Amino acid sequence: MSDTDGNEAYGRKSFKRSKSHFTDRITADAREGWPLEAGRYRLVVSRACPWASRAVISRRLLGLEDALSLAIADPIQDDRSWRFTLDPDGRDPVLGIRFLSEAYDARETDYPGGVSVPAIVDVPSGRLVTNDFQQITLDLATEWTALHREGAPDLYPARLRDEIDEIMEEVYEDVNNGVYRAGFATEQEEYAAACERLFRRLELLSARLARRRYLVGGTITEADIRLFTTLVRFDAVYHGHFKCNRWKLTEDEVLWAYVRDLYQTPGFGDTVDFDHIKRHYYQVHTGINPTRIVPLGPDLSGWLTPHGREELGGRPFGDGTPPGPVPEGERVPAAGRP
Ligand SMILES: N[C@@H](CCC(=O)N[C@@H](CS)C(=O)NCC(=O)O)C(=O)O
Repeated sequence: MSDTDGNEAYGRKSFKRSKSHFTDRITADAREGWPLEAGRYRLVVSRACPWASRAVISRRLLGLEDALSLAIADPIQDDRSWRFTLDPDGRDPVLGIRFLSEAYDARETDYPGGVSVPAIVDVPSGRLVTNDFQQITLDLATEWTALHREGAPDLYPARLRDEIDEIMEEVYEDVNNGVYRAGFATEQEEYAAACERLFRRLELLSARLARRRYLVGGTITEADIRLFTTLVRFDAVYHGHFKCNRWKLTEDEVLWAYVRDLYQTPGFGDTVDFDHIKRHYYQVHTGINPTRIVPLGPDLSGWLTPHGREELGGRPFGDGTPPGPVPEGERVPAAGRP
């Protein structure tokens, strides 16, 4: 089992996230050789992973479940990384492989980088198309429109892109990646700097969200998805395991209400598996948690309590509608829900 989250850089003195290696894009005009086609591709994720969870949420909000199938890896990797041990015979039923690395190998032999989720795999050839976590969701929102459900929201509206990009950049540096920088720091100063930056940013975000229901505009956008995936993990893993413990999310009235509001919105909370999240972080990063003991808490019952954010106005889906029920076979098991 890897202590490095499959990313060599995790163990280094100063934590650096490696760049995604396969950056092909599936586009409406097939300009990179990967045409948009319903049923052709498979999205491989771990429900533990915040970067993969962005894609799972986007797929639900946009109603792409039938067009882009979903493979859920075991939250605990072994030394061959992500594996399909949750499936019968330990094989993904569509790709027929036991390890995600097999799709990487089919794409490029002797690929030297880490095997990461999210990954999109071309089903007919079994080859990895992309593991570019920053681009995948933007493409689902803007290139996959012909396959969106009726009433799908515009998650990356053209007129708001500058503002969304700016917020996402700050959130990425200080929050999404900031928790990892704090958690994998091997020197006190490095940890302290990441932690300071994280909580300063959270305070700014809290002030912003005190006045508005969503980060940008009056509806849910990609920016909210990206902040949500870190906030929903905050008290369960980042506060304890990554030592981001100046305060708990439940102690910030605004952020706690904001993340609960999203959690209770169809397409968000119904993708979250707290059991996978906790077991992955506490059992895989043995350098941080050598005993691999998974804590019992925190109590999850608060996630379903009223949040009162409707008073701020805004319409979650704009002129669109909420997504329908979670497809059979994709429901989060009881162990992972409040
Ligand atoms: N691909 C990106 C982000 C995705 C990412 O880091 N995913 C993690 C899980 S949260 C992963 O798959 N790591 C490889 C591993 O754990 O084996 C990167 O390389 O930084």
